[in-house]
Amino acid sequence: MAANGNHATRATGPRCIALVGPFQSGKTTLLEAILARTGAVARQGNVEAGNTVGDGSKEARDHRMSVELTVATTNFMGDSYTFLDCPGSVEFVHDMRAVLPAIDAAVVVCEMDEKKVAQLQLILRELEEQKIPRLLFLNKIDKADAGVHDVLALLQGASRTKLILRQIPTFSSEIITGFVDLALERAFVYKEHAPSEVVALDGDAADREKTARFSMLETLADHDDELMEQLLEDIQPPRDKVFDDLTRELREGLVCPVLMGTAARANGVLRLLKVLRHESPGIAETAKRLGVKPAGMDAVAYVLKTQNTTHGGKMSIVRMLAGQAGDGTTFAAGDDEAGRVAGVFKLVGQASEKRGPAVVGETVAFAKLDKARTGDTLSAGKQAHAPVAKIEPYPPVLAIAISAKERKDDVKLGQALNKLAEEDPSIIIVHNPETHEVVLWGQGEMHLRVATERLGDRYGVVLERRQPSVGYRETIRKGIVQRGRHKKQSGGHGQYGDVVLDIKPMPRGAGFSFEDKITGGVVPRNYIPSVEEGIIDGLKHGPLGFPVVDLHVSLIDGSYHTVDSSDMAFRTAGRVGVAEGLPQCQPVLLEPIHLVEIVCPTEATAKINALLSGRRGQILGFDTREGWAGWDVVRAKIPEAEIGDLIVEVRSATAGAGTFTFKFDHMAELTGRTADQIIAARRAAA
Ligand SMILES: Nc1nc2c(ncn2[C@@H]2O[C@H](COP(=O)(O)OP(=O)(O)OP(=O)(O)O)[C@@H](O)[C@H]2O)c(=O)[nH]1
Ligand SMILES: [Mg+2]
Repeated sequence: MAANGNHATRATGPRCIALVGPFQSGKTTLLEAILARTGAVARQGNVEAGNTVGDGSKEARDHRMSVELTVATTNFMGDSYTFLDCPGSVEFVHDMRAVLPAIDAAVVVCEMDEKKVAQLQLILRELEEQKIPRLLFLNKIDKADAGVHDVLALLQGASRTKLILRQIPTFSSEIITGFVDLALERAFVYKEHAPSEVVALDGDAADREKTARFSMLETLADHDDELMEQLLEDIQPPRDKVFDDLTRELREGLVCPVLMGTAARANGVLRLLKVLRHESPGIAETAKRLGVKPAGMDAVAYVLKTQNTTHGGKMSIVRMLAGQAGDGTTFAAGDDEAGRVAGVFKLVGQASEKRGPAVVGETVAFAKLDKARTGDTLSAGKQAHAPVAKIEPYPPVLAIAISAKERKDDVKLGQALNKLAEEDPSIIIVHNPETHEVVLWGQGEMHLRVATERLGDRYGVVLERRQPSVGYRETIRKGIVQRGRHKKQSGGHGQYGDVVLDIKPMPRGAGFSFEDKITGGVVPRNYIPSVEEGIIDGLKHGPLGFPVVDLHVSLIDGSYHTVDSSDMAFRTAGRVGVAEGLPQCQPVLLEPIHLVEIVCPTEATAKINALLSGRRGQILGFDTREGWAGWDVVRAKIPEAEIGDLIVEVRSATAGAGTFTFKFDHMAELTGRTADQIIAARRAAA
């Protein structure tokens, strides 16, 4: 048996590992360090200089943050590894969520920052629920200002499974200069951009190692009775057994090991890679997790991301879950055709390299799968494979209305929007037929900003953007009987229509109804639908400028002319009737009120309540969030106009972790200064 002893259980074949974690924790830097360490890039770039493999797009570079997934395949000690560098911002979380089914394990990059614990919890929760093996990489320990055990206690609050410290730092003059690996029982000193050097484990470090190792073993023993007995009887467990337990408990998601380092200097990176090599599961276990039958079958692939490149056209980035596929392979997604592969590519960030067919376990880009969508399970066999996962984007929380600055770009804008939504399913495009607005819904300010930047940068559409219109309506508070007359009988063929309308207010939500109460044929039957159409025309813009709702109109009387009456004339008469009648009915503005449900860490609940009250919200109450220790859910009714940028303030009150959902509840009367301003603005716009 080999020196490490755990070769027997080492997974084989190409791996797929996601780098996830809270905003700005160092994932893209870690990817860069991994690529440098494994020789995929000659020299480690950095995010500040804008020369990393990750974040290669113009938008990511401009904002110095990840705004989409980066995929990079490299080799380490003879195996192929594809790393998926996910954005940390909650606004781009869909790119992370969509890749999770494809991965063997996640490296959760985190920091010793109390403010980021809630975000960490959100990410770990996602991994826990999908039973994805995960380990923490405690990054930026060059900036450490707290003891590692305190940090662990803090981070434990974010994880449902026990965190297990795999390494402890070692110091020289109070600065972290290396670490001890508790499984290997070996001490290392960090070298800048070079593998750490093995040094003697002695003195204070040796004592601390004993204590820390014991507590690591105790945690492992929670899931291993034999180890528990050995610890109780003071027997040193064999090193192989410790490695086997670490491997098994990681793969089964029973524990979450914690490694550490400084990505910016590539410190701790080789150890991380070795842990992945020896302990993370491979495609065989991942396929099992997803319910894909073992080898020998037709190709099955999961689409983890869709990209539209300027030169290569549409690319579907997939993980091969079974079989083999290459140029000419025809895929189906469920009952639908997905397309035919025309080009297989290896990706290293923005760079793509044509290659041969892909085999099980590999992560590659397939070109020209016209109908494949992110999240699809593709199969090449006669029988479609059941979907391995279904990841719905979170409901959107912020909207902007956009239009092409130049009319001639309208068609281009339409096509660009389709491509945008194809790449990012968390963007929703809504055409508002009432206002003729194109409304872009997304996950936050930066998300929408990047989306509009892409429309400009990639597709060359110059945009105008503005606040989307609020769905105001108006209604009436009292009724009236009103004559509506249309008469033009001077020379030639005349026009004549005459109606009497009984207009009455109705309760909220009743909409509009029409009743024909004509007796004796004073308005001939065939003209009555035209009268109703005319009334509906008139209700489109009420006296305040908004669509009129919640009223009942009866046609009670009228007159006609045998020659001059027509459908047109009666339609006009109906419209004139409501147009002249409504201003006398005490019109009043109605605004949409939504029911919102905000989830937030408990310490932010008071702030959220204050925020809602400040936005004319009516708080209905708050509760602890079910299944989420340390979280609350606040329910309130709040006007649509006040939801506008609510997410911006919710996020700032909750260090980015809070969010909300909303749905329409009712229309409410709005009077006073706010109403006057809205009406005046409408008049000015008309
Ligand atoms: N001191 C120190 N800074 C680091 C380290 N790793 C990353 N940083 C810095 O942290 C900032 C964020 O780094 P990124 O690698 O972009 O972090 P990220 O997690 O990819 O960020 P998002 O993808 O936007 O969530 C940059 O300013 C990095 O230079 C580290 O090990 N030590
Ligand atoms: Mg990043």
